[in-house]
Amino acid sequence: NSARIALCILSSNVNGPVPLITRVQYRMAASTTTIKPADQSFIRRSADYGPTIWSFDYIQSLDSKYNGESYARQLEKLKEQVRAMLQRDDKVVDLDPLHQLELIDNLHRLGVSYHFEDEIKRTLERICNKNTEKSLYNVALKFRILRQYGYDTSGSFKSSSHGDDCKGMLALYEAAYLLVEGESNIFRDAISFTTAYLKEWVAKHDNNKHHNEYLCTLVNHALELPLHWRTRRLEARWFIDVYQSGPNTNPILLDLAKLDFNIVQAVHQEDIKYASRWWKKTGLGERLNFARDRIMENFFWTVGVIFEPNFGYCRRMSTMVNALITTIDDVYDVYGTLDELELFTDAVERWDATTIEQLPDYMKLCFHALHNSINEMAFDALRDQGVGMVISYLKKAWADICKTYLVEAKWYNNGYIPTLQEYMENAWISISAPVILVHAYTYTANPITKEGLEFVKDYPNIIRWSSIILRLADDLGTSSDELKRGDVHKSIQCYMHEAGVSEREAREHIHDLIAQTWMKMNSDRFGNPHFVSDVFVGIAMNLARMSQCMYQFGDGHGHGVQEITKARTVLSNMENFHSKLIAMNLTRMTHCR
Ligand code: LA6
Ligand code: MN
Ligand code: MN
Ligand code: MN
Ligand code: MN
Repeated sequence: NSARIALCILSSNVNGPVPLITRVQYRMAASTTTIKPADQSFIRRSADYGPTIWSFDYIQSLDSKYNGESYARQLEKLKEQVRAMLQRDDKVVDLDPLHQLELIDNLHRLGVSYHFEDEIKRTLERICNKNTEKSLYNVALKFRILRQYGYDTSGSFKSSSHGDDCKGMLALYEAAYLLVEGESNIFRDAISFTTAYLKEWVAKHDNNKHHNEYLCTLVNHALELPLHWRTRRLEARWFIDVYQSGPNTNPILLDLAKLDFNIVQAVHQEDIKYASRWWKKTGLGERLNFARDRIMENFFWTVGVIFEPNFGYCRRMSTMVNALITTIDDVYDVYGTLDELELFTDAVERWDATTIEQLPDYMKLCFHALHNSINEMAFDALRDQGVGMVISYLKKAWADICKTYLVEAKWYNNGYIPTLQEYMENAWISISAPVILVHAYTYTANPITKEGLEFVKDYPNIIRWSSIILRLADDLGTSSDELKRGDVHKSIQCYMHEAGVSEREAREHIHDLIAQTWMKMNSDRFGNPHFVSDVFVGIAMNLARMSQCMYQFGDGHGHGVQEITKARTVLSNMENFHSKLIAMNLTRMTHCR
């Protein structure tokens, strides 16, 4: 906490005030020509987004020794030992399945289960029908793990007379988040019952910390956000520390988790370095003074969405897509005039660089950055997989989002307040998850197929639920600022207007909608056509998780302070990671931006 406060203090002047209204000067860059608009007196808006705190030189200086061969060899040895642990239990016929479930859960939380997918599946296959001891803890843990891995299991949770069973109640709380649509009554009961119990429990046991510290830590963390909604990489980094200080640490698991985290981080560092070079080359961050210059934040999303080391291409390309979205969103929300926005939307629909001559220079820059970057990604697919039709799907997704941006710009211009439903029909696309996910399909599918492209093109449920959660979470985090700045009414305000409720009630309603949408996602993550991979479904779910992380304390994407800590958690080396160093580095960065 003190680290957080230190960060707040240190960065308080980073996002210092910028005048809300700036006279239009079309200032593209201090040294280049000033382009004059026809009407000199026209007023354009600006947002009070501060400059980036992540300098190009700092990002390029990220470096790690964990790239080396010797670490890869060490990792293989540790993986062998864990494999043996998973399989050893195979031979002991009557071993309590609980032990294996806890092992699998720890591997998952420590961020290393992706190395053992086959072994885990085999283990679960064996124990799914075995009778377990009927304690609440056992039943709930088994239910959660089986559902996590796609088993259609049911459990009966009785919310009565559990005495002093905090561990069981915590397990039940976490398990409830795996329930699906149609089980929402059980969900409501289980959550309200366990939440009340757990809150009371920590209040009672916080004084007596030395006895219950481990459990208190887990409970507080779970109450903040359940495991199923959490971003895997951050959870891993957090849990490594907790596990290390916990009661039953297995040193092999701990060593593996630490080493793997550091090796994966070295891969992530190369990804952000690549993306930041691209971003610099576009010139968007330097030349568009009204737009967010947020390459690190854009990258951080992709780590939440897919962290595994072999998906570097997906992270790099997705970072570029995110940066383009963020920039173009600011064009529509903040800077562009309605006439310009119509022309820009039209140019994107045609996907034709020769039609943009009438556009102002700032828009030409945006359009060409978009056009070049996306065309190149489509070219990669052609070169690597011989698939030539990708571009028409990508450009369709961009046309879709721009059209929804335009609708919002018109609503704002006319002072129109839609109903929540009318707003959402547009806003689940304008939040950009569909565009992100269609692109992600092409970065991860092998082979990319016509039927796969057709499937994602129409934004199936798995994309829709992810988008709705992202939109609602974004509105919870950003709409207060947006309203002040002048922007279309967002879900909270639409609902307040429509239902005549207070902001607090509207926010509660939105939180409720998020939970309901998660249950739909839990239903629709399974049973998709065979050409939709688990990787893709995972990306869609992780995007929803990442939004809940990014907007947990406000607008983490636009001007996060806590999120700086979060991004650093992922990018700073394990043994270097302590608050003092973070604070020092941050000071350094604020001075050399
Ligand atoms: C959020 O900004 C934003 F820019 C996004 C594009 C959200 C998700 C971004 C990723 C994954 P804002 P708006 C890069 O709150 O205008 O301005 O739709 O989005 O509410
Ligand atoms: Mn800028
Ligand atoms: Mn916006
Ligand atoms: Mn917008
Ligand atoms: Mn927003």
